[in-house]
Amino acid sequence: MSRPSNRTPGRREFLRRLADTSATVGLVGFGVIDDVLAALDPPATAAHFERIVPFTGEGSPPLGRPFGAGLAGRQLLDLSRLEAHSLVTTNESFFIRTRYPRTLDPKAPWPVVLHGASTPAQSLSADRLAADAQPMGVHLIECAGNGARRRFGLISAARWQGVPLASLLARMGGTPPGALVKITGFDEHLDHDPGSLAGASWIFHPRQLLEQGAFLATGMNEGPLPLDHGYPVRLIVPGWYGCVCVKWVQRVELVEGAAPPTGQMREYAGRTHQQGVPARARDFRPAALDVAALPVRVELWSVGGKPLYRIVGLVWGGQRAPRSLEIRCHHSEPYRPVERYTPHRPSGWALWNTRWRPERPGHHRIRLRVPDPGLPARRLDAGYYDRAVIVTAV
Ligand SMILES: Nc1nc2c(c(=O)[nH]1)N[C@H]1C(S)=C(S)[C@@H](COP(=O)(O)O)O[C@H]1N2
Ligand SMILES: [Mo]
Repeated sequence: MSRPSNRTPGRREFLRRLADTSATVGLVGFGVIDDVLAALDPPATAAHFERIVPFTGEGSPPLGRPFGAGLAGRQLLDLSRLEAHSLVTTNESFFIRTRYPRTLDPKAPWPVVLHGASTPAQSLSADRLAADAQPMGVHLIECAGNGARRRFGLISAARWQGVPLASLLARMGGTPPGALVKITGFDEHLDHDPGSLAGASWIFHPRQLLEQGAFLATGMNEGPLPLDHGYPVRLIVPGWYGCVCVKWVQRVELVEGAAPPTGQMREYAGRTHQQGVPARARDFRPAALDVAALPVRVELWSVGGKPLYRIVGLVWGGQRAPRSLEIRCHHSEPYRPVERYTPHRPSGWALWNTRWRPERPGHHRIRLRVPDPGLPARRLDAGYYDRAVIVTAV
């Protein structure tokens, strides 16, 4: 297909500049320039990509490579590089919160103990689980401690393979009324973290596991789980925070309704929106993700000699996708609809983008809003996902 020649220099220039700034931004698709031009009123004949405007006031941790060890080991996803075709995060890029415990031997057999109410404890090998694994779809994980200090990089989405908890609970003889399900993973580390506690287990109402479609994952993006992501078996609870997604799972057991919360539940009570720390595990609210959205990159373009900004961002979480998304770039401005918004699939995410012509230079704090009544967005509304840029060209 031939394209109008007046657009080609813009595209070539865009790619050249991207190559220069490849540490900050990855390849943005060829469609972008046409996208920007087409969206202009009146239509412009040439657009030049100038630069990425960096977010200000955030931490500067390394992105896209592991750092730290054991319980303190992390890897952050570089959100600025996200595009429609990279919304399924590769195993190499998926964020890490706690690295593979050095005391484990990946070659050793890995039994998972299933302890039901009436049936004796059974042991199911990780190999057996992997042989029974089915495609479970794309689900994202967000760490409840994701934030500006980490450049919001503690979030990723993969296509998982695994065995539904529903079939494991059936195998355990079902769940008597009032019983809860405790899922425990290995969590002893030679390398400690001053900011967190060892011990990974969470207690669920069986109905929550069924409603969310929770599963024990043995595969990630068609390969085995990488060591750092829980090899050979981890829990995924679609739609809930990452702190419940226990890695290196060793036990699934029924516990009595009066059971106290685990150490992990206590540690994450605040970050999963509990009221204080409930005395009983059953009184914990679901650790569900509210709907959330944030900008991942602000691009500065020159169109007909005038600056034009394009804000690209993510939306995820919530019981359902919002009908629309609104943005404001300064607290004194009204919210206006995001121009290109497509709803995300439950427990997945989607990219949106919108043009922006700032009225004045200076500090601009960007916040999104979900106008749907009845769709809670607590972190979003509290300003947790705000990101700021300093505008020079207007
Ligand atoms: N055994 C174990 N499982 C764990 C953790 C841990 O420290 N130990 N961290 C949890 C937290 S807080 C998060 S956000 C997710 C992160 O999963 P990932 O490292 O595969 O991205 O794992 C969860 N499962
Ligand atoms: Mo987390």
